[in-house]
Amino acid sequence: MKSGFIAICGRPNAGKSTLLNQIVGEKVAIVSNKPQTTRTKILGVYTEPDLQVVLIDTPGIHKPHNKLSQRMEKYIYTATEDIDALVYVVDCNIKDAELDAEKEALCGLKTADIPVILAVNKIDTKERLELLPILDKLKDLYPFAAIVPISAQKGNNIPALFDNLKGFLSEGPKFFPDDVITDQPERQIVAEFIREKALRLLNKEVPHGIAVEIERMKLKDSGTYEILAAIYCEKQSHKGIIIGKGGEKLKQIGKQARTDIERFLGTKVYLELWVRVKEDWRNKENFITEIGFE
Ligand SMILES: Nc1nc2c(ncn2[C@@H]2O[C@H](COP(=O)(O)OP(=O)(O)OP(=O)(O)O)[C@@H](O)[C@H]2O)c(=O)[nH]1
Ligand SMILES: [Mg+2]
Repeated sequence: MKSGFIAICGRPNAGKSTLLNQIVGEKVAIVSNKPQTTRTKILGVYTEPDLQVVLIDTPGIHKPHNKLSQRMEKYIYTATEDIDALVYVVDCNIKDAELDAEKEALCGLKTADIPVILAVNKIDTKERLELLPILDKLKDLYPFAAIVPISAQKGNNIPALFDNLKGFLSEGPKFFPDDVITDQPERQIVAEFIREKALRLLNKEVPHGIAVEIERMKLKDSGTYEILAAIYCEKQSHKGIIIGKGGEKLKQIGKQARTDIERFLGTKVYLELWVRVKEDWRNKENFITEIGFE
């Protein structure tokens, strides 16, 4: 029996959560094209009869600009303690001007004693020949244990990456029962599915200031889950944008979220969404703790 803990790190939008979902085979972490989608560390568990890998998805590495980002940064650094290896994900569409930021992010991870595997992601967006000079530049950033070009979204080369990771596991027990795929409670996953739809359907600064709290979640005798959730935003003007003309935007968020939640819970769902304003909540420690960031 072999097992181990492997953290997935990298700058925002690199595709870390997409990679986690691809390896676990289920959506356990939400994904969007907005940077800083992931706000905590999320465990994804992959189990075979004689092997278990616990992957830890983390928020994208960025300079903290409010109390929420400071907490996000803490999740990154606690995720990289006591791990067997680290997968560093980089988007192959990286520009030369971003190489220094990438190097700084890597150095900040303090991985001196941990093998770091570079996953060069989104190769489905490039021709093979275009990729070679990029790989050449990236290899100089850090003494990587391996470099594996992948497409987390399409699944290209994921078996090669996974085979590589297996080499860093050691003899040890399973840390989770065979049927567990994540450490997140049901309520949190439901809240995250709603936040994902809000991130995808909203633009500019509105999505970054959103938090979702499940206020009630109850399984009725009829077999339907009744869920009441609050979408918090930072400004009164944002509330109007989230609700949209005639309530259309909020309806769309609810409809898309409900589809995901029903699939995940395996039951019918009645979902009611409210929009609430909490001025500057990303700088309010108590509120941040209250909505689930420990
Ligand atoms: N074309 C392509 N797009 C990808 C791939 N992997 C991820 N993406 C897209 O890149 C965007 C960011 O993906 P995420 O998985 O949310 O990235 P992340 O690194 O977790 O981002 P943060 O949580 O914000 O740090 C999404 O729009 C994904 O659909 C890939 O292999 N190919
Ligand atoms: Mg993410």
